[in-house]
Amino acid sequence: MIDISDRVPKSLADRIVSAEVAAEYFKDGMTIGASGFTPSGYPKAVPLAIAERMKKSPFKVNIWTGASTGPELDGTLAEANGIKQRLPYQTNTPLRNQINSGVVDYIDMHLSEVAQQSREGFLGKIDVALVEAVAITAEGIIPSTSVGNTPSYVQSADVVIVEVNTSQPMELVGMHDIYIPLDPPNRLPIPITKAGDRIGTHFIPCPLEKIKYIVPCDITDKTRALAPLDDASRKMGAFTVELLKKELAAGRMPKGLLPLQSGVGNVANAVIAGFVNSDFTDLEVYTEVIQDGMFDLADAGKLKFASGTAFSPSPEGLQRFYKDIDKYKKIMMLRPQEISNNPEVVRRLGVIAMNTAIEVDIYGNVNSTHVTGTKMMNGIGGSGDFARNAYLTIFYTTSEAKGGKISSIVPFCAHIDHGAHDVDVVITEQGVADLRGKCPRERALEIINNCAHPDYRPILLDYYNRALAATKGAQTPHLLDEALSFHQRFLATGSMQK
Ligand code: 0RQ
Repeated sequence: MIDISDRVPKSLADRIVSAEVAAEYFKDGMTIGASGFTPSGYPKAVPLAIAERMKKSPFKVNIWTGASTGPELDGTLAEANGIKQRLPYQTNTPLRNQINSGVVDYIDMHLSEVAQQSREGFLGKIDVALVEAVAITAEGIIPSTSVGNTPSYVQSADVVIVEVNTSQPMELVGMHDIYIPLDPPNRLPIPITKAGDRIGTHFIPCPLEKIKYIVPCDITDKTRALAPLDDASRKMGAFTVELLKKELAAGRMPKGLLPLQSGVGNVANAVIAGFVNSDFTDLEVYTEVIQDGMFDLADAGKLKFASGTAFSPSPEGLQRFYKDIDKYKKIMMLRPQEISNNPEVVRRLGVIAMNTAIEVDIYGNVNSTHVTGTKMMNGIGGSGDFARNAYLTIFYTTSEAKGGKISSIVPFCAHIDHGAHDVDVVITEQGVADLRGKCPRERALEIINNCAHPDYRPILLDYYNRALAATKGAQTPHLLDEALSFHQRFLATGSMQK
């Protein structure tokens, strides 16, 4: 067995068991509150062993996490047909297929709200907290590459099973800041006024008697590779830098800007890469995921501090982080997602929120989740936590999808996650639509003319002009029967253009 004796108090030595023994504890219908946020810091050995049991004798569990996780948890359990309910976010293909065929009950939630709802019992009861740790101390659990909802799941569960993962370096100790707010009516102001403020403990408090089993593990985080920067992403990054330079010139931002938040994925990473090559210095990041671009900013000497809830770099980025943890530790910190995404803090700091959309409509409503209105892609994730509360909210999308068969600028989103009231700026590779201070009729022309692909501009303008005439210049001109015809046309013929 993997030696974890230097990572666990001697008094707990008799609770160290194999993943197979720990997996025996799980029964049909149980709710597991698991660690993990993106493919970082999630339990691995025990879910693999649970899936083996499910294959021999089928049963299902409910899985609550921080956000998406890696293949050993979401993928393996979905393939073993073992997930009944899943919340609050996922990105796994087998699981997505089961969600969209009605096999899994998926509850897609604002990530900042999950911890409180789980503590208050709105979601039901957690039977077991299953968490990955770097180590266990007399005071509690030291998380690894993510914090997510783990502190609240550990607090709410009667039984805690810990995977101590030796692939996670001990140098991670001290990078976490664990603060669990009191619930209303006893909530106090969260005392963060700068991204780097430390307000909690470096461990998750956990009475040791709650820990039933400790499982040694050395399976690594399966972080996702990044695609090389493409032309469209580079353009969106450059547009962002230009926009923020104008904000600076207008006196609406300090020299080091306001704290940045960026979503995950290639566009988000390209946007951050745009900052690496810009003149901006002393940048602060108050976000959920710390990814490769932020290590680039740190290495370029442009990063003052980055606060998140997970490290989510590419496989190469993870190695780069592990190699120089002591350097990054001085300017990076992980918090519970209830704090990293907290509306109170996001509004106080004046965050610049930069997230990616599936589609945007001509009035500025955003669909982040549902392809053609019915099929779940990933989930709203943290985008709503930031978009509603930020100082400046930007949404990105390429102007077309599926090789030009779909316009990402549509008359009416087939599903709306972020209402136009929450969207300040839309950026595509075509340009920037600044919606601030504009009424819906002005927004429509700004978005069609600046952001739509030239192939789709004429039909969008035609729709808008006919809607304007038919409604006699109404506040938000629409031909409601026709509004979703773009999506119907695609579903019927395979292209929005036909
Ligand atoms: O589908 O994989 O089948 O080809 O959507 O699109 O272009 O690869 O972009 O990886 O950046 O994801 C909105 C999904 C974008 C993501 C979304 C199809 C496209 C492809 C992915 P295929 P791309 P990205 C922080 C904040 C919500 C959560 C969030 C997301 C697939 O950014 O999940 O913001 N956001 N969290 O073909 C039909 C369109 C389409 C379309 C793209 N207009 N119509 N399909 N696609 N546009 C993260 C966390 O909270 C953890």
